[in-house]
Amino acid sequence: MPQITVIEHLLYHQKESPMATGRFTRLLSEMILSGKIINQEVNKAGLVEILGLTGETNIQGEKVRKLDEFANQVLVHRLQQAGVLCALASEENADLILVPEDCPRGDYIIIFDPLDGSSNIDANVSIGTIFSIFRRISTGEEPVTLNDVLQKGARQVAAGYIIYGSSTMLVYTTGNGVHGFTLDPSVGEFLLSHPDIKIPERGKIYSVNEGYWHYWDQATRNAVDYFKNPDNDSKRVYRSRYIGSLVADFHRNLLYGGIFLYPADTKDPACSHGKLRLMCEANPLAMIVEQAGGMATDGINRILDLQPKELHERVPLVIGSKLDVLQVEKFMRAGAASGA
Ligand code: FDP
Repeated sequence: MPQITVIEHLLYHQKESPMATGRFTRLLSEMILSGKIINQEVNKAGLVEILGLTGETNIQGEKVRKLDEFANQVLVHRLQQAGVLCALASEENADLILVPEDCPRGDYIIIFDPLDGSSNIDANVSIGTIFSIFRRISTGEEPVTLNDVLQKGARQVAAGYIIYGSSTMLVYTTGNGVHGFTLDPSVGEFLLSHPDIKIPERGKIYSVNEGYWHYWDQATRNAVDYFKNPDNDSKRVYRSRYIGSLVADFHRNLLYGGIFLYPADTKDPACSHGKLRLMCEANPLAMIVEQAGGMATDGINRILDLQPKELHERVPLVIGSKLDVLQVEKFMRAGAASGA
């Protein structure tokens, strides 16, 4: 395969992709450079004083890890200077970050989770950076407000993630398929390794934290039970795989086929509407999975059609191979109809 970098790939497909403007290319370049910087730090984390907690708690009520904070600072600093954004939102910051007036600005808005799966960092498990890109709704003359950011996922112009795993990969879409690039450390470039990724229509893997079984409603238990029951109507034997790091679980299922669920539960009030964040986790992964031929719902409704009401809103997430997601939907609809 010829060695094609992300930016070359974007430029080759310029005709199909309205996103291949100089301004979008600039934004993606900053994202790529930030990813390389974070990757360096993740790789040497055991050698330098960057493992462990900072002692702070973030807006989600979670303990902040030093690598989380590092990744967030790199992204905020680099992206602010890209000259093409008017606002940024991070999982780690309570409020919207407006690009300062003395910096060049543009019409794009980026929302990101700087280091997802961070509770796994100290144990060397794969983690990732997830991002979602919109255009602002208001015109350049008006001040940017939260309304510019609280857009349905269907309006995303691009989405992607960088996974720091056995190799480091960037996977992204601008609405023309999903493409994966692997970082070649010898040249320091992400090279095209997985063109036009398609998720199998039905998978053989289900990923969910079954430790929460007793905190789920009956419909969720019935849905998960389906994947455990060899007599289910697909007659497939599903394997259970749960890393507990969303990007890693999602990435595996995207390539092999499968379903990931993080349903609502009663274990703690914060998860009564699910744990994962609509804007920085569910939306970008939903755009990617749909572009790859899969589906993403909150159990019943399409994730990309949900109207966010606040920046850090949580949502139940059912995402992966189309027929498996539809299967879960049947149980959830039956549960909703019976009030279970
Ligand atoms: P983490 O708390 O480690 O940041 O987004 C949060 C997340 O990880 C996801 O990456 C992961 O899928 C999920 O939480 C794991 O939650 P549980 O430990 O509750 O299963």
